[in-house]
Amino acid sequence: MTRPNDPNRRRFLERSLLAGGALLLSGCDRVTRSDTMQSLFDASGALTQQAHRLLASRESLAREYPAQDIAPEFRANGTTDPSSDLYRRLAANDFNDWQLQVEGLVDTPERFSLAALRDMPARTQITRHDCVEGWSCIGQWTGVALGDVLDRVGVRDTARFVVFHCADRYSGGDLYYESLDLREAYHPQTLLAYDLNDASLPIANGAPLRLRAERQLGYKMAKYLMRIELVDSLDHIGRGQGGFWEDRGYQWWAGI
Ligand SMILES: Nc1nc2c(c(=O)[nH]1)N[C@H]1C(S)=C(S)[C@@H](COP(=O)(O)O)O[C@H]1N2
Ligand SMILES: [Mo]
Repeated sequence: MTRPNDPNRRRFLERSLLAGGALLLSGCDRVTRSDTMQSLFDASGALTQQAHRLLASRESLAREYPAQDIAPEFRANGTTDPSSDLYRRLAANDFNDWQLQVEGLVDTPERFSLAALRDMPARTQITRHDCVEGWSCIGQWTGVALGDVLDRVGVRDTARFVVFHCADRYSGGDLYYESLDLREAYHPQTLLAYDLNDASLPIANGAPLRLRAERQLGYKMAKYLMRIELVDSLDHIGRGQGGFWEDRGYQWWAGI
């Protein structure tokens, strides 16, 4: 039997990590549809996730940067201006009428206004955002720990995933959504962010609230959050793969 700290096994896992990483280097816009590639994605996803969890401790933190590294302008990608009537109405009134709905497998479903979220303990972190398209950008995010919001509503024992429902439709016309497991959701750097670089989140970057999951690739970080749903399975959400891009061939586990 090989143990996790066996050097041979560790080298194997490191190689697997690199292989998983290389597969990720296809662009956000280049969607792979072949079955072979799909199963490779699935297999490398599971392996990468296992490898990460053996090599990195449960609580390992994403690197944080000094203020001088903050990019003058944080690049925007994907949807940059949601077009739905509802979103436009909310934006026109500075998101004063916006509420985050938290529901599903929770004890007390609740709606949070932006003011209510700003009243909760805040965390600020300067991190690097990595998009699979091959660009990175360093920015400073301020928000409330997702774990604190989850504790407020009480997560039921049967819940396994947190699903983030967004306001925008992207190519294909589906609503953007994403999901995390509870371990990633309770990571101390997983935030519901309302400020970027000390100012309210711009619309291009996900106003009024977006997810930051700093150990994951950019596509996991859902913008324009409307609703958070606790579920025991991802099968019945979207097309069943756990996210808008996952439904189009990307890995659900996007750890970096
Ligand atoms: N709702 C929503 N969230 C989204 C996207 C999107 O199109 N819609 N694009 C994703 C991708 S691929 C990236 S790289 C980041 C981009 O975030 P930014 O616009 O702040 O750079 O948001 C992610 N979250
Ligand atoms: Mo991305």
